Amino acid sequence: MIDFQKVQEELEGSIEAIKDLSQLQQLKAKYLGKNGLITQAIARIREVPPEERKEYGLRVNRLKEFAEELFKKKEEELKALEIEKRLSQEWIDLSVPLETELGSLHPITQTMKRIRDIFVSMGFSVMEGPEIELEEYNFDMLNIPKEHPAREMQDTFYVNKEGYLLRTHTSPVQIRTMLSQKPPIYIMAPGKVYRRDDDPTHSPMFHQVEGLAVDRDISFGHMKYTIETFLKEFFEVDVPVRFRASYFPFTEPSAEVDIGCVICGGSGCRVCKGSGWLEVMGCGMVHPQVLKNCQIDPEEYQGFAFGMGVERLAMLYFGIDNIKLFYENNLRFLKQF
Ligand code: 2NL
Repeated sequence: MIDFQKVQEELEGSIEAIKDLSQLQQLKAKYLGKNGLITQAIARIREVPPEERKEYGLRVNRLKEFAEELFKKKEEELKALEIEKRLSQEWIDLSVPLETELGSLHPITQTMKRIRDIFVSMGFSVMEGPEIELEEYNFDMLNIPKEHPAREMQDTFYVNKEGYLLRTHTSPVQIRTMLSQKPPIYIMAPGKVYRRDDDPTHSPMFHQVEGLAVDRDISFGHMKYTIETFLKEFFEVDVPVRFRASYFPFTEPSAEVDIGCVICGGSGCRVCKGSGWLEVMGCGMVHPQVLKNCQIDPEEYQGFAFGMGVERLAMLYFGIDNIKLFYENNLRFLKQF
């Protein structure tokens, strides 16, 4: 038969010596496991003579409850100790000064954001589209004829899937918008564009912002006012602005926009090649054929559109003479912005 008193004292003694949870688990198995001392004592209740059975049952159950309570208490104690130990080992010294330097937005990102914010303040929304475009949206829909030189392999990057190319301007974003939305439309399309150009003022990838307004009774005057307001806000001075007649297949009439040279103030320098003027963007009234291509009736709606190179505007605004500086990620250059 089992000596209840002895088992209890033995258990109390062994639990005292336990140092961690895995040792405790082992000890628990010895007493309360499937073949544990107490478990077996309970199973042997049937072998106890009937007159002693009640007393035996009472005591064996009391022992079991005592053991379970003891293990539970010890487990809580060990867990608390473990947490305390971890808290004392894993700590962070919040008084150590941080040696990190703050970064800043890239000058092109800053310039894109400034351009965008000005047009958003005038009520334009921002739209984006894919950089790998359909030739149809990049050229055909914009009234650019099949034999136009801009389509030549030496000017455009074609991808090895028939009918696709790297967009040469963000105009296809506006085509997509006109195809999916009804006028009034007032949007800007900022993003990366690709052309096979590479010299101090041209990069094969550059950033463009285009704008488009389509509504009833839109005139050249609306466009002129919008662009003049934009340029004065962008350059933060009351710059002289002039519109020079030009040609684009997707606008009629078309114009190139010049500002008085921000480098020499109009007296003539190397940057404006002595003319006193700098070309900063192109614009025009959306060609009726382009509206028709997008299921918009040119008798009911008119539009104006414009496009500008972000690098060119950033170079003029910051006074930078080489476009490549924007792509080298030289920290001595970037830290100046
Ligand atoms: C430039 C000239 C321009 C447009 C872009 C445009 C877009 C649609 C319809 C008509 Cl969907 N026009 N865009 C119009 C005139 C000029 O960009 O020198 N960009 C750097």
